[in-house]
Amino acid sequence: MLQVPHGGPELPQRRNLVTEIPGPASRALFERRLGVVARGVSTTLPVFITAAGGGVLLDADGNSLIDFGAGIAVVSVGNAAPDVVSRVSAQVAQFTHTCFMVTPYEGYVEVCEQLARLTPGEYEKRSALFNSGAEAVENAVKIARHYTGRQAVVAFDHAYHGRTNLTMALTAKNMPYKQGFGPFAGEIYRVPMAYPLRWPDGPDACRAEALSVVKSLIHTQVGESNVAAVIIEPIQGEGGFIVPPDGFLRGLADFCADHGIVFIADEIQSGFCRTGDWFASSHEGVVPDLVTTAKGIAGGLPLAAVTGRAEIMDAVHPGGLGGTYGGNPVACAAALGAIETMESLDLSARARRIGDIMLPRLRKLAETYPVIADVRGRGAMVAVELTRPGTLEPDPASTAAVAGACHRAGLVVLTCGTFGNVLRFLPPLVIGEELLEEGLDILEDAFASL
Ligand code: PLZ
Repeated sequence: MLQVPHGGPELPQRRNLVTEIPGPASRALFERRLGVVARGVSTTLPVFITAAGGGVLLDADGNSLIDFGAGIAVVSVGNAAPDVVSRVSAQVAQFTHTCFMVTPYEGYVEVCEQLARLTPGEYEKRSALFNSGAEAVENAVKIARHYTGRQAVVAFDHAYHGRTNLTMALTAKNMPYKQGFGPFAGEIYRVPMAYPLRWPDGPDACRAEALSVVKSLIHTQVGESNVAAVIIEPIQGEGGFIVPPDGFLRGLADFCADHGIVFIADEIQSGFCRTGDWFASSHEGVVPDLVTTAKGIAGGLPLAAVTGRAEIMDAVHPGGLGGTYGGNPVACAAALGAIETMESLDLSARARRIGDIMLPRLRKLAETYPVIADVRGRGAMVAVELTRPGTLEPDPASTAAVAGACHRAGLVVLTCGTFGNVLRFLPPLVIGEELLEEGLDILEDAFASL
């Protein structure tokens, strides 16, 4: 075993490269991996991590990298966050699993109490806990169908909701998520997303038209009375950090309410302080009927939830929802530690501050490099979209080149977007401002090297 420093916020908060990226130890591990790990499970940056905390990842070669990915928006409270570590350690020594459906425990109830308190809406709520985001989405659809007695589900262009069979059907993008994995679940209908940059006549037309286009498609092609649920990410994640114009989500929620359709906000990526509020829906005061959460909820342990109106959630018969591990006691302990951290450090305010630092710098970058067609996002969920200058033609090659240059310089950035032409930035919310600025310097150099 390698002797490595402990992770958590004590890990020195600086970038430090001692080998090329990836270094020899990581390359050797990658070789081992090739012989045993299925190649379908891909890798963004093949450095093997030995410790992490704050805004830093330490690799097997002793390199310290700056983290602008947070494990895809998961470790918002930082890796090995002290409140998470202490609660998890205590729980794991006490008991690790009983199955909540067999003999329950308090942690599960406590997480549901926190979800009732923190999610949008003042109404009476219930939650059910699961293991992954996809599983939460599957269950939200099951619940909405059961409650309404209807089958159709409306999802959006550029949506991402997971990789299980039902959620593949909800996810828009074929490669890599769906290619060769059909047949997909039925009764899923897709409507255009209010995507300001790519709306046919531009952002103003998007603001003016998107909602009525969606409503009209639902009316003519599905029929409101057949629709169990409309599901949307308040800010789309994998699809490209697409922020709909103000009014779109609210109008959609009102339309659902008018027609007895369950409005599901998939806050798996945007939730838990990421966008500068507990949930991105709250930006416009939108109150969903059901909210799906995962990722940031538990500081890195696998936990997910469906939370919503009691009458909808409780429509399902006893035994209709569950799973062996859903709401595992260790994951629940982690969630309670993560929520405690979000409150004690006011991580929503931190997310807003991160956005206030990043967005102006990215906008300045866009003035210098016309390959940047759009700068968007909210709080600590921000992105730039790259196109051939002066056009809307996606430029995934430049996107990959910039990401690669960042990686080689020790900055972990992720890409996304239906066309693979979006660089997204999702730092842990506890990242120090010096590291944040240094990461942006590296990004600037990466654009300069294009
Ligand atoms: N809904 C909005 O962002 C997961 C996917 C990574 P799971 N996003 C990261 C990948 O390539 O698999 C996500 C999401 C939204 C649902 C999910 C699914 O969450 O925990 O990955 O199942």
